[in-house]
Amino acid sequence: MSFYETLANDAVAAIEDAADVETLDGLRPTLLGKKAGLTSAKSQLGTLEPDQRKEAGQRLNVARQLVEAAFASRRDALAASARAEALETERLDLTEFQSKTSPGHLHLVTQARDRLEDVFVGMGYTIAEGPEVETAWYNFEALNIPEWHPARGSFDTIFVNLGEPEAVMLRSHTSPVQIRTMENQKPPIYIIAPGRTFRTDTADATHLPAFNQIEGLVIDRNITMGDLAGTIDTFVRAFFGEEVKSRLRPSYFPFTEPSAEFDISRDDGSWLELGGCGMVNPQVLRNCGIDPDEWQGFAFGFGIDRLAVMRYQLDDIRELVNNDVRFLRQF
Ligand code: FA5
Repeated sequence: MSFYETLANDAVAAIEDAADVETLDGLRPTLLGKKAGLTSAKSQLGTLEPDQRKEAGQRLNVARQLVEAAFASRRDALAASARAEALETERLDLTEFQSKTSPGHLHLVTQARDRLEDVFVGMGYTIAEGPEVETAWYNFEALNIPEWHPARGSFDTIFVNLGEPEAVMLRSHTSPVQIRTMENQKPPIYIIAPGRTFRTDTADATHLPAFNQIEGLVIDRNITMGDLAGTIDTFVRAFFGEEVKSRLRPSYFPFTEPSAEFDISRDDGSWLELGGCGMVNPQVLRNCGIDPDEWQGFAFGFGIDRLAVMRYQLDDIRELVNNDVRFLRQF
């Protein structure tokens, strides 16, 4: 083997040994650069006789091309495997939450709502619905809250910029569904109306700006406050179990008379307000074309999110909307 071929073979062996692109690039000056054996051999060609010089030059060129080719192909191979490795380690694993054994479940507010519906349907109620965007007539006026009434302020309403100022709004409670039902249905009426409601309330441990209420409305003959109290008591026991206590506190709503607020007991001995209720104000019946001398009724409106907080013993109502999968998965 000639001197040039030995130089070339050593160089190719070093190239094959390089484990990564950086190591290979580091070899380039010594194998193919100015100080490389094959480079200095070229400058020594001048010392040879002219007839030997030509042949030696050709052999030197072949040796150099061999090393160049080996270098290029090793470099391509190392770069390709480095890229494949990077793709493998940097790949996003989007299958993380797609376990076959855990396909997900209903949100706990939906679970609470379904359960509430079951409890009331079991008591003979049907489910009614109304729109989330309402007019002042349904959200306020028909419910005996005229424009000048201070109770309008207590609903912290979010208005929609449509028509006259404050004429259209996101419903601030589910009570407008009472009116829509009484306008369309003749008594006796036994309905519940769960749905989303909206207020300018700032989110805190017990408030959300978009929350859920469930409305109840009963219109029949000879209905009394005793029927209302009995219904609430039955519902609390069916929904929470025997250990949770409830109480009615005298209160005021323009659409019920008398009115009460309804609280349930917490573990620490405090009370959480769940909703309002009362006997349907005769003026509301008249607004819907129902004769108050013949028909009476009661109505209630509870916060479903607050019911979920109580039922699942949460510290903060905001947990329901943070949508942290680790939290939601527990229920
Ligand atoms: C009402 O909305 C009445 N419409 C209830 C009613 C219906 C009374 C029928 C009489 C007859 P109130 O503003 O108190 O009342 O709200 C009722 C319940 O909704 C509250 O007790 C609470 O449980 C829930 N609630 C109110 N605001 C929020 C909020 N920002 N976040 C979560 N829940 C809320």
